[in-house]
Amino acid sequence: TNLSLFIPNPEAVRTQYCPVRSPILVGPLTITLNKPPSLKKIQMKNRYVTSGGSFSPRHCFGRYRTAVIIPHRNRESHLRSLLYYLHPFLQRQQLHYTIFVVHQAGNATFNRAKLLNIGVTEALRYDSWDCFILHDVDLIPENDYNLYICDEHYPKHLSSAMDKFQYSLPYWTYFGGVSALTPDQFMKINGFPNTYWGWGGEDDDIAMRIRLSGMKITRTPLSLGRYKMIPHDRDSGNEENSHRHNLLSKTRKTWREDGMNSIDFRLLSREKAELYTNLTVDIGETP
Ligand code: UDH
Ligand code: NGS
Repeated sequence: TNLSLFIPNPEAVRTQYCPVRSPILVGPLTITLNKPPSLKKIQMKNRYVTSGGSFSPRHCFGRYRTAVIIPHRNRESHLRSLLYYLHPFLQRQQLHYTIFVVHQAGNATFNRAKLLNIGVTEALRYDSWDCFILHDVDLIPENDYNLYICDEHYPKHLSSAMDKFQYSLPYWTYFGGVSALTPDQFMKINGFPNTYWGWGGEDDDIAMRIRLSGMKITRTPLSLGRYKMIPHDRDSGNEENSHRHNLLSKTRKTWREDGMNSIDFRLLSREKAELYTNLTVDIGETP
């Protein structure tokens, strides 16, 4: 065929599924974390992202439907850095996706796992999803071969090589940072615990739920699961949870009652921002 006669379709009509492997991935990425870009700049660079932070590939039907869920409070500059890198990353992966930010209202102690449960609950009210990506706001992926899609059998840990752990796992069962579960896998473990207020342990509880429900953890290989963490100090309102070891010693008994089947919260607002869907929630406080 004579390529000089090729006229690209200006209407971006979709007639086929996107390929199983995206042809536009680039591999290792250079992440520079100096000044977080403005939301305006991020919007201008991502003109095909639609209101609420959604995207569908323009020239093919996206094969994978991914909801990215970010627990958040008082980390606006981290959020901007993440969105700046994550939107192009997800578009190169040719995913049909939406980014949800679950914002904890008020000053009570932070509860990461409960916010993630709420993100899943609300994301399912919008649309159907093949995969939930549970994503800390301060972790930037460094390789776009680290696909934001789920494993069909097991929950997947994506942040297997974080810079702060010298690009390896801190311990064998570590499940913190960024993970990927299908709706079925998520419901099979009754979601995440709602009872971990403050820093630490909730990710170990999730790892234990996975094992207790008869599954295993799969991981992105260390060569691809590389992340840069945006340096930060401990947040106020997220102090070390002194009950975490005690809670973890009871997970075996509690996981069936504490999770998606016991979640209790008040949705204060649901707002489609340009680059993400913002869910602001009142999740109560430590009993
Ligand atoms: N998060 C917020 N706001 C908070 C607390 C946590 O948005 O006030 C979210 C955010 O998505 C974050 C995630 O919860 O990425 C996990 O919390 P974290 O980043 O505090 O946990 P991490 O283990 O850091 O990364 C703990 C503090 C380490 C201090 C080290 C000082 N050098
Ligand atoms: C473990 C915590 C995890 C935490 C991990 C890494 O000790 O929640 O350290 O922490 N588990 C318990 O406290 C029971 S980090 O180095 O990122 O601060 O994710």
